[in-house]
Amino acid sequence: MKPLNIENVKNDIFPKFVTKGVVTDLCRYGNGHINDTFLVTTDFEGVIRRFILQRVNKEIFKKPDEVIENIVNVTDFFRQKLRESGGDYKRGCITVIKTLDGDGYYVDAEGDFWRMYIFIEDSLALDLPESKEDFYESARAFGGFQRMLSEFPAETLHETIINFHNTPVRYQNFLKAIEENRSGRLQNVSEEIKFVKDREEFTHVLTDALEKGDLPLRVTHNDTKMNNVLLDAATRKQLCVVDLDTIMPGLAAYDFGDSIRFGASTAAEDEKDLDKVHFDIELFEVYVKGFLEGCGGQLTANEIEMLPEGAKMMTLECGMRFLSDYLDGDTYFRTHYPDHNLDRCHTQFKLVSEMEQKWDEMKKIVRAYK
Ligand code: ADP
Ligand code: GN1
Ligand code: MG
Repeated sequence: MKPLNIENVKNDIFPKFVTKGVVTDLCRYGNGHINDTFLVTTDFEGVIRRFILQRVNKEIFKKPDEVIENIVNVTDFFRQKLRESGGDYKRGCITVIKTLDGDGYYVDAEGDFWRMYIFIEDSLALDLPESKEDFYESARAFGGFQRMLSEFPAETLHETIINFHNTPVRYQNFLKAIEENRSGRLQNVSEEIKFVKDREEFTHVLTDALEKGDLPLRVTHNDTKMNNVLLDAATRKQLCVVDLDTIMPGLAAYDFGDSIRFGASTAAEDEKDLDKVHFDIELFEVYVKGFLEGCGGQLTANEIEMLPEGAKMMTLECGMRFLSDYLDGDTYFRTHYPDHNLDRCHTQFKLVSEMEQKWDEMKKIVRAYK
């Protein structure tokens, strides 16, 4: 993607969206790895309003118009559900701001897609939970998100990234990255490659269960890391699920598992000191409780039984994706220094190893909730 100039974003992009007021500040925002996110502050006759303006990564989302169509449809449905249940439909759901032409996105001269949301004020997006309660709230948010969308017509959703959590396909892509070795870094990572190859058989467990009909397909978020849920800054209660780019039919285990790999760790996703990185089984239990409450009794006994597989699968898959990107030359995830993807891969593999050690305990915990 082309580098961006803040002045151009301010003068050429922001004015294409329907707003009143003068821009008083525009800066990069958040820690997402994929899109370019800006926080825009405006002043209209003394009233300050803020917006999230994003350039969608078109290398990754090949049909950004379909991404935005999904988001508009899902948020309209979700907002209606919030209204019906007496929820906070203004802050509990993201709101897309239309362009002057009445569209949900703007295409610039480079062919890049832009979209804008109302900034949800007085909220927090955390890179790690600061307490058990924070993590519990995020669990309730993602579980509730899945429950509220259970009646959404899944067949109307576009598949924005094909095979997004199909781990066997991810494994094939990983083998391709090894073969191509586009970055020339292959000799640095023989141990990491062995770590993945030793677990090839495991990569099939969830897709096999889906194929056999043991697990149902649901409407899932698919990117449930802690910084994709906003907590109310004052009460620290769950407020709003964001980053809706990958809403697609998927497994409950994906949403559960991706949260665990990110939030049930004692350190950041890119921590260099692996002695600080541990899988926290207490946080795992807190998340099980919150997620199942959020899902409101919808999960089948098989789905609950396979939540630990979801946690290990999403962690292994993500580590494998970071490793593949390292071998490809850092073309997918935003990186801030040369070995960033490798550091991220190491934390994920450390967590997988600890999950394997604590496997029986994980199973015991979920069985208590069946
Ligand atoms: P990416 O796909 O790059 O992760 P996100 O959609 O997650 O992009 O946005 C990046 C960050 O911006 C989020 O982690 C969150 O902190 C913040 N954010 C996104 N949308 C909103 C919103 N409507 N209100 C407040 N903060 C938001
Ligand atoms: C990306 O967009 P963001 O930063 O919330 C990625 C997820 C990974 C995550 C790893 C569309 O999420 O799949 O799990 O990084 N999103 C996409 O932190 O690939
Ligand atoms: Mg995000």
